[in-house]
Amino acid sequence: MTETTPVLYFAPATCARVTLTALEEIEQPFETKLIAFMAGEHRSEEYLAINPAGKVPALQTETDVLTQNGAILFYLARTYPEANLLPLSGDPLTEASVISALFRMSGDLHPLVTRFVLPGMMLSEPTASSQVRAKAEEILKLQLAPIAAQLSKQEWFVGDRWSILDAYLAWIWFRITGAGFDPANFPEIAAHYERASERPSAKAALEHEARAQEELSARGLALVLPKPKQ
Ligand SMILES: N[C@@H](CCC(=O)N[C@@H](CS)C(=O)NCC(=O)O)C(=O)O
Repeated sequence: MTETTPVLYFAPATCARVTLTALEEIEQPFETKLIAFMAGEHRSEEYLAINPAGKVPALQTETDVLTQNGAILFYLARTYPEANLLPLSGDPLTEASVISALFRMSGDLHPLVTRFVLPGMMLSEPTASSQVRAKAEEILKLQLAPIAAQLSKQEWFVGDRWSILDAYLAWIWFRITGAGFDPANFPEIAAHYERASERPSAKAALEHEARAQEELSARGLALVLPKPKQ
């Protein structure tokens, strides 16, 4: 690897999976650095110097560190247009709608995922965690309904062609169904998850995560990864 090889800071099963999938899709060399949450590495001085928010993903590029999935995905899509990660046409309105979709994933859906999967994270007293989870579930259902309707008419999030937004949606589905969200009301999204998981880049990202899990196990820090409900 050269000095300019991008480095992805990531952890298995997190939203960094979306960036990992994008890097696999691009088929250019990259390195990864595993951030062990169980060891508090995301709060270490060293990592906070990379991402002061203490979150993954972060991508060290040739010149800078980029944080926020949406921004990293946009950067990768622009830098490697041949990978067709996002339908970027150059037209401001069309591109803004792609950014809107990225915000929808990271700003609308992801916080609901966190509240549904880890409701206790939002509270100092765990007593209300079931209420936080129930409310998150209710809003998730509202937010997923139009996506399910869209997927009843088209194969992918944006029409007839896969984009990295499909990997984003698949990660969201993986997280919530792995934490007990009932898939029965959303067969279109469940079927989309199956399609998205067949993508070679998605499989490669999971293999990458499996290696990271082995590394964590060897350090006694393995997480039990959720399995999506069928
Ligand atoms: N808005 C950020 C959210 C990133 C984020 O919340 N990542 C989670 C993993 S899925 C994380 O690192 N959480 C650690 C923490 O918040 O302490 C993005 O889209 O990249």
